[in-house]
Amino acid sequence: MNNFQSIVSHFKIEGKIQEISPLGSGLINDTYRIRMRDADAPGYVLQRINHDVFQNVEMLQANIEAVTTHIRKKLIEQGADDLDRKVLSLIRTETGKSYWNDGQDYWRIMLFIPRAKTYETVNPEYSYYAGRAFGNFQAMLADIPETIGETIPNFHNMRFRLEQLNDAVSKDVANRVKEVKYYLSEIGNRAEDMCKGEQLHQEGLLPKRVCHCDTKVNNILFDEKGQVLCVIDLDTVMPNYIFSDFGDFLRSAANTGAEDDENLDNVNFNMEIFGSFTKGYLEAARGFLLPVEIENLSYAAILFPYMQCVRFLTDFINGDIYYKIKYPEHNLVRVKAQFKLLQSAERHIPEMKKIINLYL
Ligand code: GN1
Ligand code: MG
Repeated sequence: MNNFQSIVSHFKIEGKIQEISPLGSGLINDTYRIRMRDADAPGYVLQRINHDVFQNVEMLQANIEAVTTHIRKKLIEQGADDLDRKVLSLIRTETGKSYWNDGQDYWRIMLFIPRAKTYETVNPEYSYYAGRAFGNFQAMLADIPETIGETIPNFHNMRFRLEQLNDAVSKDVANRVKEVKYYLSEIGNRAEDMCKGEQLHQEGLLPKRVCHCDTKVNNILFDEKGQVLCVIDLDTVMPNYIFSDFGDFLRSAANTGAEDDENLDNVNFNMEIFGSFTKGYLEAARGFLLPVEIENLSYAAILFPYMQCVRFLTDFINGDIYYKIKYPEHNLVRVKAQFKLLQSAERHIPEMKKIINLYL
């Protein structure tokens, strides 16, 4: 707490602090809630930015400032109320910056959004609201004047992720390749098909747009009625194919099990969630989507379990250096669960296509 106190003291926060305690279940940054002595004050969120992952903190924070300022402006134009619950508010330091470096770690503070809920899974109704929210998010950011940088270069570039996997396999630093031969061959069989996005982009057929790029369910704040208040975790907002936001939400929300479920019988791709999310997303986004983007939404739905499987497998082979793990085999358990989800999603592709056409 003392150490936290001194970090927090560099930011312009109001009131006296009561307590600072861990918040959320993110796999990258460390997040804490700051409660105030005045129980009615919303308080703040303190985060230690993972500097290994986000190497350019200056760019990271500039992106988030640009995005939140732009969304706030759009919400005001739309006549929205309750703005502090609908867009993140960054707290500045004494010198006017939106982060603080204590000599080793980078820290930032945001206003805590009160009376908001996060979920690890959602029902079809909430998925519909989430679909609309991500469609609107992309629509609002379509005319952002600032250039949004790639905070993690090639973040959702499938070809690059496969290269990283190949690299990990050839180094085999943790001597784990022998354990994962089956998954490597299943991944290899699909590799060319899964790089379709990069292929289309290279041919000049598929645009990049400013996307959220980490739309897993627990990055959305819902209000008491299930309406989406706000999309959080803006670190990865960057230009990419719209497939990122569509696919990563479904990877988390349409999974009937957990991302790291040890019981693979729990893991299946839920088509009801797919249907309601797609309906909401297309209502908000069909006005600006190109035919090539719409035609490939079913590809997006399988791409993300696949990409996540590749990323978890790479980390497992590298000896668990990227994702937080809770036990030694955790990344391998995640690989298995994502692969099961992929197989289930693949079986539903024809049905997905029908549903997409229904909501056009
Ligand atoms: C990470 O930070 P968090 O936990 O919301 C990761 C995502 C993965 C996700 C898997 C910067 O998200 O890309 O999809 O874990 N974020 C980064 O749960 O790598
Ligand atoms: Mg998160």
